[in-house]
Amino acid sequence: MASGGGVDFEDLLPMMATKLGGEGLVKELCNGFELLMDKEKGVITLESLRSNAAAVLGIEDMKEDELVSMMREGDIDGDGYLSQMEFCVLMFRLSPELMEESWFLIEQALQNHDDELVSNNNKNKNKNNSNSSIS
Ligand SMILES: [Ca+2]
Repeated sequence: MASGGGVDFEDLLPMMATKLGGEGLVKELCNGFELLMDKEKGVITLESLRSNAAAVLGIEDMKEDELVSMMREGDIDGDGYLSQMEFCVLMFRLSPELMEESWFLIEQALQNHDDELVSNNNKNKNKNNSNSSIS
């Protein structure tokens, strides 16, 4: 077994993060997802990964067991496919260096979406609190 080979995009991601920033990187990863996914199912399957990995990730000789373990590692809900979110999470887990350097950028990008939801909820709560009971 050869060691130290690794998968090439481990080195690629930190560079991309620096260049693109958090939101740009998320966008880029999602582009990758669309290229790798099974167009009919809308998820990455082992087969769609196998047939597209070389073209999309630039990995010519990815071994079958590497593909399988990539699927298994990324498949959080265990349905046998990688959803877009699972794929993004996997990309970050494959690159610990990126996690440290850029995770906060991603969190920020995701946070912006959460904030919108939270502020909507608060508006509703305030309405209820303004009821006063005078008899
Ligand atoms: Ca899954």
